Amino acid sequence: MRITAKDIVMDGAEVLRQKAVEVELPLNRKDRNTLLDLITYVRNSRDEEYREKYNVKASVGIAAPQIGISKKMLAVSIQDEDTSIEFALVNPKIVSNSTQRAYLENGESCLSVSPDVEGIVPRYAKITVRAYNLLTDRIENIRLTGYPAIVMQHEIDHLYGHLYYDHINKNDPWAPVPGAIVI
Ligand code: K1U
Ligand code: NI
Repeated sequence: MRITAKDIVMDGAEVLRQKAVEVELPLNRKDRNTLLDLITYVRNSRDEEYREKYNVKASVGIAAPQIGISKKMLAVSIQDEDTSIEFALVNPKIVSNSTQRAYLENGESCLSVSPDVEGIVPRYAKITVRAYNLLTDRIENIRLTGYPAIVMQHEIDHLYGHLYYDHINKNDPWAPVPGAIVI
């Protein structure tokens, strides 16, 4: 299935607030195809012509609940000057994290939230995620810092029914977070 704008579930839908269920390994054909659809969406969404043709938004990640499937699967693909990483993960779990916090200077956005909610989204600066990665066909311990760590936490949040704006200080959305790394 080609994921397009009509498939993206928007804030207010119950599935975005549910805890997703663990996925049985080895992957069955349906789950494997869902995960391949997710990574294909993120890869293709980098291409401007593709975005116009299929009415999709640019993204660096997506999680299964965002297409209405409450299962622990997500895709991340970041290709820029500093970073080239891709993951198509099943049952990802943060197994360790720094006490150091970090956040994106300009806040975050989400395919499932419109308009954007503005403010600082504090996250862990470093994480280790354990998951099955379909792209390598292995269970991996993935160490991430900086922007990829932020994106991964945003996607894992989707698997637990959390949205980025849940982390924003309601009284003062842009209040600096003492000691945090600004990315
Ligand atoms: O999960 C999602 O809704 C996708 C979301 C992920 C994300 C955004 C910001 C911070 C952390 C995680 C997006 O990809 S929104 C689009 C976006 O951030 C972007 C798009 C193109 C180039 C660079 C970034
Ligand atoms: Ni999101």
